[in-house]
Formats: sequence, structure tokens, C-alpha cells
Amino acid sequence: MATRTPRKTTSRSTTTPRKKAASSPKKDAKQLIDFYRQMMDIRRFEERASRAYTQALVGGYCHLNLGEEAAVVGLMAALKPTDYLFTNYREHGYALARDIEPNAVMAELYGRTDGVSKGWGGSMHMFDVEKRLLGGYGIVGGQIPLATGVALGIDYRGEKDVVMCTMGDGTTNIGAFHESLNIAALWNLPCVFVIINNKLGMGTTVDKASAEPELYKRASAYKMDSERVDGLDPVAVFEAAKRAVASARKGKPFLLEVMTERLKGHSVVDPAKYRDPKEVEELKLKDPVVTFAAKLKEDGILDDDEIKKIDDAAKKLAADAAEFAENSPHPDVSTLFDYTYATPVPNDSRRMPGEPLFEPAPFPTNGGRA
Ligand SMILES: Cc1ncc(C[n+]2csc(CCOP(=O)(O)OP(=O)(O)O)c2C)c(N)n1
Ligand SMILES: [Mg+2]
Repeated sequence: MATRTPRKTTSRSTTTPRKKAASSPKKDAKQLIDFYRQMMDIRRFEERASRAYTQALVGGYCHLNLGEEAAVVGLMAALKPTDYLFTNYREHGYALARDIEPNAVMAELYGRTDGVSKGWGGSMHMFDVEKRLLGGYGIVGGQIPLATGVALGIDYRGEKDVVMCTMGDGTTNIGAFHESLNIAALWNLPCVFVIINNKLGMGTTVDKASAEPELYKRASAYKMDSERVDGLDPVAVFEAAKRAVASARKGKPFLLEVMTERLKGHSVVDPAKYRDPKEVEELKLKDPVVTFAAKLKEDGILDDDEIKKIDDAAKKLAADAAEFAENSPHPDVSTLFDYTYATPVPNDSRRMPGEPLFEPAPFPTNGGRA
């Protein structure tokens, strides 16, 4: 196939010095407060989700964005509502920051009909076409070729949207990561690949899993621009994500590595005993929600009362979502196969769990002769 040329762009390019965007301090303060509010909403939502899981109200697996709030909020703020998002299974925060109703996100965790995936997806498989969140994937790296394919579709149709595809550090050793980056760079696809480097893939540290632990450098193998950013600072993430998205919108895919922390275990049930207690203690000092609140206070943007009000509102949002989820009905089992494929597929099995794969063959009455 012929190499695609980058789409025609305006005068901006990643190599020209960037002009500082004009902004008023008041507008900046409003945005910073909004970032903090979103981070707090995610924090309290995840804590509530964790509690619901331990109360056996949530089934399956449940992975939380605790510690990754600044990364989530900064990234999502750089997208237009019409841009597409793919994530891994650690995606509740992304759904919230993408403006999906907290009630619908919590109801999905509970597996109820009012959930964003009608209760059939659960924690790992949030999907909302309207908000252009195309999943939620439990297979490590499963989202990367799909995101690249959507970017190809956008380019093919000559549209201006961008795809953002987030993944963990551990995912960069999956073949699909390399195949996708290669084809995206070769065909100039409008895709931002984001590595959420929380330094752990389950219990394995990055330096034990990756020969080149500075993961953003992997983009150089595909002549792709890349950057590493402090993922505990929502403003730094936002600025870096804006650069990455602008590049992708011009037909130059980008690899962004966001350095963050996983405050708890891999999933809710993981006690993370493999972590050094000293390191766990140090995590408290790095907590992005706490440090960002301190910064806003120091800069005179929020005082203690206002911080408490934001926290109280976040707790109420999460509690209300949990109550809503508990009262939402379970899906009817007859709808089990309704959303497997977007369009009907011949020969697709509609067996209920436990039903035999094949009807027993009829007993030959003619002794088996033709
Ligand atoms: C193809 C595949 N291999 C293995 C697993 C099991 N698994 C689930 S999560 C995970 C670790 C992924 O770590 P990372 O990409 O850093 O993401 P994080 O959980 O830190 O967000 C593994 C190995 C899986 N789900 N899919
Ligand atoms: Mg990780």
C-alpha cells in the first residue's frame, strides 16, 4: 500500500517555537479548580467502588485509578468531545472525566441495566459511542490495534478527529504495541498513544520487564515524536497532551509517557505485599490529589473551606451513584447475546451458559448405512 502523506495543516509544526496562549488569571484559576474537582470526584468514586467490591456488590475484576487522577484529568482535558478514546481495564476515571454520568459508571460496576454498557461489560468494559469512549479492554494491549484502526478510518474519511489510546507500562512489551506504532507512523494516522507508567505491571517493575525502561524512547524506532511528562501534575499532563493531540490532528502520531503512581494493588483484591513498605510510605507524599490541593492553597486559589466543600460534594456524588446502582435492575438473561455484535452474524452461538455445544446426533435407525 502506498505511504499516506500527512494531512495539510496550518502553519504550526512541532518544531517551531510555541507561542504562549493568552489566558487570564481568573480563567486559569477556574480551570485549575475544575481539574481539582474532577480529581477529587475520581478519588472518592474509586474509594466507593473499592468498598462496594469488598461488599460483593461488584463482580469480576476491578482496577482503580487511585494515584492516576492527575494523569486522567490532564489527558481528558486535551481532547475535544468528538475525539475518540480507548483505554485499558483501569478506566473508571476516564469515563467520569469524559463526562459520563457517575450513576451510569457505578451501575456498570454493579452489572445493572442502567450501566453505561447496560450491565454486560462491568468494570473493565465501559463503552459509550456518544461520548466516543470505545472501551475498556481486559486483554492487555487489545485496545491498541483497534484504536489504530479507528485512526485509519478517520484519515480515510478525511475527518479531523483524533484517537487517544491509553495503556499501561507493561503493555509496551506486547507485539500489538509495536505493530500499531509502526503502521500509525508509516501511514501518518491521527493517533496519540499514551503510556500510563505507574511503574508496575501487576507486581513486576518496569526495569524488570523492559530492556529500555524509558518507554517514550521506543517511539524513535518508528520515527515518531514522543515526550515524557510528570503525571502527578494535571497541568503538566494537560500541556503535554495538548501538544500530542495537536500533532496527531496534523497527521503526526505521538507517543506520550505519563509518569504516575499506583497507590494501591493491581486490582482491588491485590494486597500488593511485593512492594517495599518504605516506598509505600513515600507514596503518601506524592499523592496527586493531596499535593495539588496544597499547591492551590499555596497559590491562594482555594482555601481549606473550599477544599472541604469539593471533597464533600465528591463523596456525595459517589454515595448517590452507589445508591442509584443498587436500585438499578439486573439485566434479563434473555438479553445476554444482544450486544455481542453490532450487526447480526451468521452462525453466532446463542447458547446459554451450561447448554450443550451441539445437539446430540440422532441415533442411526438404518444401522449406520447410507
Ligand atoms: C494478553 C494479556 N496478557 C496478560 C494479562 C494479565 N494481565 C492483566 S493486567 C496485566 C499487567 C498490565 O500492566 P500495565 O500494562 O502496566 O497496566 P496497569 O495494570 O499498571 O494499568 C497483566 C499481565 C492480560 N489481561 N492480557
Ligand atoms: Mg503499569
